[in-house]
Amino acid sequence: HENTLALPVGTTLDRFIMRKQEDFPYATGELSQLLRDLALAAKIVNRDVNRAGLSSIIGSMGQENVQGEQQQKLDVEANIRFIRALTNGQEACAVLSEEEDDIIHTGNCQGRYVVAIDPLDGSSNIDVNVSIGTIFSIYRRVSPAGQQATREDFLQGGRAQVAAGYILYGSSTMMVYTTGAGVVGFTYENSLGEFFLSHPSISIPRAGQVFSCNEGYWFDYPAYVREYLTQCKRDQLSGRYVGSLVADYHRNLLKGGIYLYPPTKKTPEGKLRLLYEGFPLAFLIEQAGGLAYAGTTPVLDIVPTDFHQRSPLFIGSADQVASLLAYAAETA
Ligand code: AHM
Ligand code: MG
Repeated sequence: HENTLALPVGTTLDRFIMRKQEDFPYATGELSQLLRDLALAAKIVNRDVNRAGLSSIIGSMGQENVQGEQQQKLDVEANIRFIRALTNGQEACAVLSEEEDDIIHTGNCQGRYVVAIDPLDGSSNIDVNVSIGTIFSIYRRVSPAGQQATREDFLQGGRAQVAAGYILYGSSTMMVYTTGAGVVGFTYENSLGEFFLSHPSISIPRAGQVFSCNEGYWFDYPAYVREYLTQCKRDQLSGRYVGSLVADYHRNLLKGGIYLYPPTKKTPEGKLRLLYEGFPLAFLIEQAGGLAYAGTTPVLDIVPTDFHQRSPLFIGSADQVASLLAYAAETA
């Protein structure tokens, strides 16, 4: 069996997944197929995202898409694309989406996996041509195959994830994921319609020069967060905040940095969602050598109780997150 570490930059995603399959804990090929299904939907969403500026013009003329459906808002469209790909792929028995309150049963009762997904995150950035992303989290179901998926399948907790990742629709489109053995990144080549291995082994620098948060909420942040951020400023770190979680996260993952969505007075649990934002990005960051905390608890240790529950998020370079935690401990 080919050593995947030796697979060269430029290997296609399909080939990489195929070769890597034998390293998976359950080497039946089902998880591989699931990742390919997600990549297929990502290509379609990438195309839709690239046309976004035009489709608002064309859409206003009441045009229909290839399926004969009226043009939808892009985040609704992305939701449809991913659910359709996962349904047709037949490996996922159910999907939990940011776009829908309840579990979506795909009808594939034999499918061994469930997927929690934020199909298109950063909605405020869609209309203004700024990077947006998709975030996904995969579990092996705990309910018996052959039956409908249950709540418990989605509430196993972050440490039970078998794979997680994101797609960034940026100046290039990238897919970055982990199956629990490091983090790999693929860059999309539009004209060929393929993802190519571009980042064979991603690890986050122990510390970076960036902090990312919405400083508009400064006066609502806990004192320890303000003290930590004040220290960042004394140290002349750069503030970088796109307002698209995937974009901010991706930059910090490659360059080093910390992303903060703290609890505020108005939103004591912050804004971000645990099951399809916090958990997958925390799994990835730990695989890349970084840390993810929700206040003073590791994100992956939170016991989830609700599909759409929120959680604060401090995530990024290990030294920077540790330094924030030290400020939290002082004020505790
Ligand atoms: P959305 O669900 O409206 O897309 O919001 C999610 C986004 C994240 O991508 C981003 O990190 C965060 O919301 C920004 O929130 P804020 O505008 O409060 O700083
Ligand atoms: Mg979101």
